[in-house]
Amino acid sequence: MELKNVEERKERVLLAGVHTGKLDVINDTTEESMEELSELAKTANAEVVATVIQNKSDLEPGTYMGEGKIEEIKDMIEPLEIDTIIFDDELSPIQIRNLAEFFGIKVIDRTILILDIFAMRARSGEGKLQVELAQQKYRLPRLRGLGMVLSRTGGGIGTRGPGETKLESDRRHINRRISALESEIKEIKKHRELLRTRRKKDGMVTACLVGYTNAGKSSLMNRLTKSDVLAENKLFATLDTTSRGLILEDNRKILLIDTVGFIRKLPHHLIDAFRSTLEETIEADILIYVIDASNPQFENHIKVVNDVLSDLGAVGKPIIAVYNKIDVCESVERACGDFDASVDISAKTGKNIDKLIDAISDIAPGKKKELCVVIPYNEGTLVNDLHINQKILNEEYLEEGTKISLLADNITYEKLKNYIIK
Ligand SMILES: Nc1nc2c(ncn2[C@@H]2O[C@H](COP(=O)(O)OP(=O)(O)OP(=O)(O)O)[C@@H](O)[C@H]2O)c(=O)[nH]1
Ligand SMILES: [Mg+2]
Repeated sequence: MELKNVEERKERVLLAGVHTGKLDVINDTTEESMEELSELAKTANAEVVATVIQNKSDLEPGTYMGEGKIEEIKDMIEPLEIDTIIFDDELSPIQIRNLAEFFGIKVIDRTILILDIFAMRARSGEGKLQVELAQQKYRLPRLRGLGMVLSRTGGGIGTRGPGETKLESDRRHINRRISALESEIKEIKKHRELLRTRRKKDGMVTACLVGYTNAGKSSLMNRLTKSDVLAENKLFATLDTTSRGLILEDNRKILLIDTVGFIRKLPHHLIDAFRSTLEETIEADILIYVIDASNPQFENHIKVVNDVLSDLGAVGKPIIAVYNKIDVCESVERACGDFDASVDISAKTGKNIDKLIDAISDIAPGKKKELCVVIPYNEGTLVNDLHINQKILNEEYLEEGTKISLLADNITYEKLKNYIIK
């Protein structure tokens, strides 16, 4: 019975960060970044019992926070029954070791927390490999500090491996594992490239849903394609890329790709490890940039997403900005800014989804033109082909042939040139 109670008790965590006032708003620790850290901790099943922010222009190289502040935190550990301290930045190997020694309890940072959540969420083989690669690369230089951390913990935050994988604690093993993971990921990447080349050859247009985590990308994917991809009020609900077809009014088929959301201070090992998944984004013909307009921080989220996109090299593509969740906030006329189009929608209620589809239709390559043709009866296969691949608006049988009004792509337009009457 007692054992059960131990299992049910959530890990009690204290969150700590330093506001330098010098870093830019998306890299500094602020109340908002701490709130987000708290959401991350809850997502990893922890209970947040206290939050400490220190105002200090320079980070301490050895201990991250100042001496007085870490003393203050140490005094909170016993009365508040804190199990773990989570810092809002990626700690250096030295910092994590010193702090773990000083506090005598588990010390982790934002990066481990994010990697841990990714490890919980990874479903596909590729996702699991990528998360493990990022975890191993993070751990390698920190083994001494983490040794303390890991020996003290059971199955709590910071120790989760993707799936059944046990995270190694021996340097040589880790190095070997990293090489093995890298070559496995490389193989999968080849396969992915092959699929992409085939898609390109088939003239398939791809649109990638990008945005901050929890913005509503998967909900929008479901709304647009009437599918049931997992969408949840959780950070990083989606890890694995999924794609669904969307048929536009003129019969054009667009492949919509839903992928992992971004967050501020996204660990660089994670971006590196996920590069092959995220290549879908780099290769997409257009980006559908989903923004949670109900979040007061949405402008900062846009900055973060822009940073990650440019880091990935996904620049210079047509972008449609989608301000989502307008059912719970005011719909505002927004200047397009850096975007080629901008639409306010609600993925939940379906409001303005038609406008979004129009915007996709206008911006995606291969928009079909409306024309009217009369095709002689001896060209039966041509008429057949039009029925299969183009969008027929009207059809009549005249003495000289079939009169058809249709939406046609460029190639078909060229084929029909001689028969056009309007
Ligand atoms: N009120 C409201 N809630 C929405 C809307 N669209 C999505 N949500 C909610 O927002 C939460 C996140 O939605 P998801 O579709 O999972 O978000 P996501 O961008 O795919 O998130 P990640 O996969 O974590 O990156 C869910 O609880 C949705 O129900 C909307 O238009 N209005
Ligand atoms: Mg999602």
